[in-house]
Amino acid sequence: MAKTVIEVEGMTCGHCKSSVEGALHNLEGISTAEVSLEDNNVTVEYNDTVIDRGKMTEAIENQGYDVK
Ligand SMILES: [Cu+2]
Repeated sequence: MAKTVIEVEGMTCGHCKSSVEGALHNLEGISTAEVSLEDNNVTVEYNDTVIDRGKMTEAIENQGYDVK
């Protein structure tokens, strides 16, 4: 299991938090996704033989947020 922190711009409220967490949970290979609105990031635990950061970034951007 791998862990990464992705910096995300534009998340402001609980709706944003659940959009980003939900989009990540929908991907295969994600075990946990936890948004911090204070820190403007999401901490993800994932199976790095199944998914890479590029796919996560794409899923977040598809929700309308920018990944740094
Ligand atoms: Cu919001």
